[in-house]
Amino acid sequence: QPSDTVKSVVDSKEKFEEEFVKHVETSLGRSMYNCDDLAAYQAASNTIRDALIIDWANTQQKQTIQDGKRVYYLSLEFLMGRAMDNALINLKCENNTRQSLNELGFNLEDVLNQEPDAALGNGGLGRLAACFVDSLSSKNYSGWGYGLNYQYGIFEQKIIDGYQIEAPDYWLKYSNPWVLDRNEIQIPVDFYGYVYEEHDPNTGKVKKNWNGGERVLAVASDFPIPGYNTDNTNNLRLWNAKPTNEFDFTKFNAGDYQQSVAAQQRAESITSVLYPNDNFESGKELRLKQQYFWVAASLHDIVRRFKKQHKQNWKKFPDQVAIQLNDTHPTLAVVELQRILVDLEGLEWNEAWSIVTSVFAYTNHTVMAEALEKWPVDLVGRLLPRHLEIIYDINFFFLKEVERKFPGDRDLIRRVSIIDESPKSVKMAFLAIVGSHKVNGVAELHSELIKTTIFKDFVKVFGAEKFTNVTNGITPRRWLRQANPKLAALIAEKLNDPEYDYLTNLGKLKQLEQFVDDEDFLKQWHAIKFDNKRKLAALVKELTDIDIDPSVLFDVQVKRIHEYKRQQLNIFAVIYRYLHIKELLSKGVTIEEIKKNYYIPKASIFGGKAAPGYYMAKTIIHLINKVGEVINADKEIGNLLKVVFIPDYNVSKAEIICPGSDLSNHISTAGTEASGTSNMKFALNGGLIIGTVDGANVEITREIGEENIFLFGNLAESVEELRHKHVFEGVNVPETLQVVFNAIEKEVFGPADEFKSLIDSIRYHGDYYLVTDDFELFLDAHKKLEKVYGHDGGDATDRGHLQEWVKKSVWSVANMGFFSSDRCIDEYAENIWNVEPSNQ
Ligand code: 26V
Repeated sequence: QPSDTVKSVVDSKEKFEEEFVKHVETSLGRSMYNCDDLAAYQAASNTIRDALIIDWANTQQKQTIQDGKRVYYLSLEFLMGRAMDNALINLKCENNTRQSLNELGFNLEDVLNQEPDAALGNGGLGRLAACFVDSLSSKNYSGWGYGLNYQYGIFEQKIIDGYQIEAPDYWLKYSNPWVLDRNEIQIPVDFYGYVYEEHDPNTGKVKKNWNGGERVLAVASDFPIPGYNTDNTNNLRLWNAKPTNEFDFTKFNAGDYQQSVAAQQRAESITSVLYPNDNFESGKELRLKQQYFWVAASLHDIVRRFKKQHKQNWKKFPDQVAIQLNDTHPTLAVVELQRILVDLEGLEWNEAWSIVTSVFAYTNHTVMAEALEKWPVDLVGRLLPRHLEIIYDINFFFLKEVERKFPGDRDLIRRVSIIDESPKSVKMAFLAIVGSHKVNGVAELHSELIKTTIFKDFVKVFGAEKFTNVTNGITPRRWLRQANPKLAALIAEKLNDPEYDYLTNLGKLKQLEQFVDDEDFLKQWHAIKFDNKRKLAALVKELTDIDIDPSVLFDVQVKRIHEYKRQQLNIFAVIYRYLHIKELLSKGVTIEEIKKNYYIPKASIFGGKAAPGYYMAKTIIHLINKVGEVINADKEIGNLLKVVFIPDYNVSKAEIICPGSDLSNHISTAGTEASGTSNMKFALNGGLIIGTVDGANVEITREIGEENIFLFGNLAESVEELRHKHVFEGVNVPETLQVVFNAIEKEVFGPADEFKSLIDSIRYHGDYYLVTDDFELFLDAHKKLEKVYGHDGGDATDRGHLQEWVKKSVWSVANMGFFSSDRCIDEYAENIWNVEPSNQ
């Protein structure tokens, strides 16, 4: 049986080596004498991929036979990172592969490092989708992802003279072994054109038809998603835009051959680049084209699969299909399905609409007004004339219902209308709510907030039951086992779980509590953290040439740069610390005394990308880098304080950074961060958190205990009032922060106008993100945590003073089980999708 041969590569070294050599010689056309790490990565990946595809084909066959309900997760972003290491872990063949590669003369880590990240996402939202597909497979659900196969992922960030410079991320430079191009799956997608009416002689009714003006082909690329500890291997289908073979004969006949070929070529631009904004909507036509292209192709595929088994038995459709909308980006799917059912399949409006609303559910990921999608009516009408009509009809029937329930409440009708009157635009979140049977937020606080703010009126119209919470999670396979193999091994040993079953049953971590007073265990725990810090220090050295001492506190903030996430608060506090240290030194206080009585040695580590058009965020990056230049060059300071900015933060760097942190910052203005998921990644790896009472920090605190987290700052309920006060009574800059502003203005960190906008936004523009209100609370929280961390350095083994810190670390990890994305997917399955795992 050939399939057994291929599959056995994961169990037998001989088979692996045989297949590896075959791939070097045939797939790559090279010889073993001329095989470098890159070629070894490609050959090894092809070998593993072959095994994966067998599981994948079997899974698809099994799912077709079982014919249960399938879940489709529609996301414009899947921030997958690297695939090879993850596949080795999920297929449980890491050791085997490591040894085989050794025998062939390669080192597994070097080989793994050859793989470029699949960076098809911006940040939290895209990484969440990646964790979800991992959990869907690992928990034996039948669940597909649908997205776009961008040729350019999120840009590569270079730091030049302290400024962010964007370089294109052409990640498909070498062939990608983890994708299966399905060139035979081609779906035509139309744009523009016009609507015409047709008399249907059979029914006597008038039928609407859309005649598209431009046609593009959607061609599938499939990424197999292996589950952990199961053969279940789901599919992530990403679409590529390709020109059709149809030719524009008018242009051709007019002799404009060049033009007609050029127009065809333009088709590919639809999937060429990921929009690099995070929490900001720019309203570009190409973005709307991406959305419709992806939605139309995915729905066509879903409907085709349904019809193959159930013909036109549309009543069954909601029993076979659940579609989750990852934010509002795929909301046109609601309209497209209604169009398919009414225009193409001939269903009555109401019957179609009841099917549509039973199928869709919508996840909201932000309350930030500037991120809420609104598309100009003109643009929608030009690009998708029939869809605009359907949107108007959906709105008409919806508002009629509102009028029936709340007669005469004209202001309510105005407020909930899907169409905004000026400027005339379609409010996608409203359309998504009206077209779905459930709407969820991503952490408790956030889910409560959307019910009382942006979606308040819809709670009144639909009732509170339509709105629910599913707190985000992360996959422990990648974020513990893969990122932190030593800690994962120690945990497996302590839980007496040699097969690492706890990775799909993360509640088991609770058992670690019994070792919290075990001296030897604490030492082992700490030694692993120290080792991970050394790895992080090596990464910092490689990327920035800055030396950081692994025995100091590693204080980390890595995430997209955004004013609401408040990297500016963090860097201002670093500046304050530096200035204070300098002042103490100038008064004759010695470094030793400072370490003992004021500040413990620490390295402040930053990382993250700014949207290319986001001036403020870029200014924050510039400030961090300039502050770093000054402090790191200051001979007096030594290892008491270092500031580094890690360029090009991405998934594979996060896998090194998260395990290497002592303390991480999740310090958004209360009420602005919907959930955050890196907070979970750090805590699961034994780092402590300094954070505001925001997003999932709230539930993390509940789970791990408030004595194990350093919370500070004003609460969400005070934010509105404080903002109001800033505007009407002025902003009060505390003395400590004033000292920082003075230093910046005295050009301690270079030309002052470079940073003027940052200070002005606080001093003169109402300090919208409450930096002044939380600044001293942040400094106080630091004082507290530094007492716990202890004052002098030391090596990995002798850290008696760290006892308290290490215990908090163990206690946290023991109680992080709730934040597995497996739990999260189970909640979606039970409360929203109404599906059960298949019995594999
Ligand atoms: C994304 C994009 C992508 C590019 C084009 C314009 C645009 C506009 C809006 C958005 C929505 C981004 C929302 C988002 O990323 N939210 C984050 O979702 C995470 C997962 O739920 C959550 O942990 C973060 O707190 C939240 O900020």
